Amino acid sequence: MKDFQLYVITGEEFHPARDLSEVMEEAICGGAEIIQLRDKTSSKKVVLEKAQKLRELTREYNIPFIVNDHIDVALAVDADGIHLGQDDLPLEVARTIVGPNKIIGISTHRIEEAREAEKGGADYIGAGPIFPTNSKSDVVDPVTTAYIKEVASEITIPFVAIGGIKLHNVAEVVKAGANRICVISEVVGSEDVKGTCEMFNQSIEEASNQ
Ligand code: 3NM
Repeated sequence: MKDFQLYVITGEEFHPARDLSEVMEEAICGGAEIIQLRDKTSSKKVVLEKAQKLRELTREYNIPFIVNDHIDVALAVDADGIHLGQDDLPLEVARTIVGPNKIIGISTHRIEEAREAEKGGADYIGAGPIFPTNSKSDVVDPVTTAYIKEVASEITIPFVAIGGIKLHNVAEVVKAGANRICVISEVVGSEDVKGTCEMFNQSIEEASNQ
């Protein structure tokens, strides 16, 4: 998969008055290089409609589109990949369903899970939550930047740091060893989505050059 620096996940509860595609287009224009549809509450039909719109948008901008949880929806819209949590279908089952060419990302919260995902053929892993977050309900305690250091020193597939990452703490995350940052609320809940993505990219670049 093509490398990336800023990964933005949808979080419609953070922009109740704004259209999903409009918000995500602003994120892309600000420098988000990969987009994930994450919707834990809507009906399958509604998730499919959203996925169709985001597939169209990401094709227009030629960036990867990932669907969280819903493998059937991902296949139906020809998404580039899927993202799975520890309680979703096991990686090997998901790989059998989507085939060798789709991206599979796995959320990990412990080094054992990261090792297992790498061994099982995941294309990337999420490492988090680094800080406390309000965007995920069943979340484990923050793993802190200590987990980034652990993953960075041992895991060879790409990893994204996620969970509570804001403009004020992103430098700390990058300095701990993360080259790829994944964000929901700080980006999609912003009044200036594009500007926030630009600032994230600038901070990531500055911190990695220090
Ligand atoms: N997964 P925000 S934390 C979707 O640790 C998600 O696996 C996490 O949202 C994990 O940027 C998280 O608003 C929420 O904190 C990220």
